[in-house]
Amino acid sequence: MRLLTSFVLSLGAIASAHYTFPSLVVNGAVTPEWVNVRKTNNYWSNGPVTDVKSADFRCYTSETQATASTINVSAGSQLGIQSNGVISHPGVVNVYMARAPSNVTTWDGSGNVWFKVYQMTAVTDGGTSITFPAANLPGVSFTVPKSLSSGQYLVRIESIALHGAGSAGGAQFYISCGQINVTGGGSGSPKPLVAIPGVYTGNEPGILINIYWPIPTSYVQPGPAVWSG
Ligand SMILES: *[C@@H]1O[C@H](CO)[C@@H](O)[C@H](O)[C@H]1NC(C)=O
Ligand SMILES: *[C@@H]1O[C@H](CO)[C@@H](O)[C@H](O)[C@H]1NC(C)=O
Ligand SMILES: *[C@@H]1O[C@H](CO)[C@@H](O)[C@H](O)[C@H]1NC(C)=O
Ligand SMILES: [Cu+2]
Repeated sequence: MRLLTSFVLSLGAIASAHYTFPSLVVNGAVTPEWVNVRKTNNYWSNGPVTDVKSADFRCYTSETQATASTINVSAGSQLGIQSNGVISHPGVVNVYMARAPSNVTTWDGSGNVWFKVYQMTAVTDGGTSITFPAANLPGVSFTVPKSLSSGQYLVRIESIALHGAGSAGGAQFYISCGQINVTGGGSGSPKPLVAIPGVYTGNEPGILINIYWPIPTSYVQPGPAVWSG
């Protein structure tokens, strides 16, 4: 009985530990939920995407078909992406951006168009411990590259929860896409460019990994290098 109770309790803890990323932080102000971020399928369940090859791996909007309002962000300024709670699972974060050919509101983000602008990886020390600096943060913040060209972009956060990542398909991806209009930018050429989905197979050492035992001696962040302008 006690075993069953603690099993049910821990299931509850796992479910309530899910999260979404419904807000941006622009000029220090948190935007209202799902205004500048496309409302994701999981806005009510907080559940993750686990299929890295699915269409939902891009912006997770197959059911909502959501678009958003585009918010101005100065190149070189800090842009935050905030969850509806905290990043409650152990794991890592990537942020990708993609430039829309014209109006981002009506753009789906397809093609080899995504570049990585930020990552928060795991910290290892050769096998004694592995820690996850992103865990328990409300969100992340990064500098929009000063040399990024002005224009409209999708900004996609991917928080990769690794507590169940020891078996194939066990990593959980918490994803959302914001819409920003970069102003005062430069003439940089972001690279490398990747397609999402397409960027991962799911077998990467940073996605298919048992973080508990044996303790990993190192950690390889999934995806391309960060472009910072
Ligand atoms: C973005 O900035 C442009 C130029 O300053 C301005 O015309 C536009 O109203 C701004 N958009 C929003 C949503 O504030
Ligand atoms: C972009 O498209 C949306 C939806 O059609 C529209 O409401 C918005 O005014 C357009 N914005 C610009 C800058 O053309
Ligand atoms: C984007 O910013 C430019 C100024 O750099 C402005 O002219 C344009 O109207 C803005 N577009 C949107 C969608 O806010
Ligand atoms: Cu969860």
